[in-house]
Amino acid sequence: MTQRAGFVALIGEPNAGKSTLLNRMVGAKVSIVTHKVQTTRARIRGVAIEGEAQIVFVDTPGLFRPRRRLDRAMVAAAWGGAADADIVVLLVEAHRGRTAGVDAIIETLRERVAEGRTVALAINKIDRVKAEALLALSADLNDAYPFARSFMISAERGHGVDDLREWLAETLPEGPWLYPEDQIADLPMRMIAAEMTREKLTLRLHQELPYELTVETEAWEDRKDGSTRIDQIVYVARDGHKGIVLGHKGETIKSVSQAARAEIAEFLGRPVHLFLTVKVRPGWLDEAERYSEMGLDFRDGD
Ligand SMILES: Nc1nc2c(ncn2[C@@H]2O[C@H](COP(=O)(O)OP(=O)(O)OP(=O)(O)O)[C@@H](O)[C@H]2O)c(=O)[nH]1
Ligand SMILES: [Mg+2]
Repeated sequence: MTQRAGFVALIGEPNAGKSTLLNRMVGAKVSIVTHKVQTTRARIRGVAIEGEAQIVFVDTPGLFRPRRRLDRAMVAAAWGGAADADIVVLLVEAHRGRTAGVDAIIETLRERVAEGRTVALAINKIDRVKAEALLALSADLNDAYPFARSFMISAERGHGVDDLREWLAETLPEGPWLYPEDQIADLPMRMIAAEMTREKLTLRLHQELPYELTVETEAWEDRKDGSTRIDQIVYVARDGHKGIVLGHKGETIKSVSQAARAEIAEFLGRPVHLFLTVKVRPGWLDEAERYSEMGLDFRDGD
């Protein structure tokens, strides 16, 4: 059999389930997932193998109308991911249907994604609706855009995901594999570890706060005794936020740290000592270095 390989970009509105699908395809949690919108900030690649095909999934930040600098960088990363891919999969939430946001994405797909590029539709979260509604939604969306194929899936429960993966494998171009056989992600471990901590913080905190914080891995030491020491900084934009992140008597940061440590240790397969420091940095949302740590492009004047 001939080898196949290529990039499959997952795009859609915030919260559509792109990261959940990527993790399921890869079989490991390489991209963080929360119930909140705008969880993914950068392009994250995860590798899946199906028969003789190596499918490199590109998770992207959700597409929406950007206003702030970070929003613009995220949306630019998402469209950049789609432009570079061999196949684009648009995820639409079954229970929300054809929203204005979905229409806006379809319009941009027409303008920005080269003619002849394969674009598939995946209606996700089918566990939340009745089957009849799905057929009508699929027909409606196929009227709006000439999708190469339509799938109905539940990324969370796994329905329909095997069909999608098989179709992607046979549709990718022939060519040698792009990554070593045992590699599942191309994000540096220090970034995955920072993302895991950001996920736990996002789950714990409320309202706008998660948006205004970022996590960076400062130091990483694999020790002789088989454990790893990781130091991370949580940057917050305002003085008042520091106290919220720390919590009463440091309880919030302590429980976040425990949850993150357990997950990082499981991923690495070795004991982890995690040290979190919270720093107030009022201007971080306008600092180029913070963006490069996240894998985003920072453009002056944005
Ligand atoms: N019921 C149901 N929920 C799902 C399914 N797939 C994902 N979710 C949930 O939807 C929420 C968002 O999932 P994510 O994977 O973070 O979505 P995303 O598209 O990556 O979101 P952003 O990174 O913010 O753009 C999470 O609470 C998931 O558990 C599904 O098939 N069914
Ligand atoms: Mg995501």
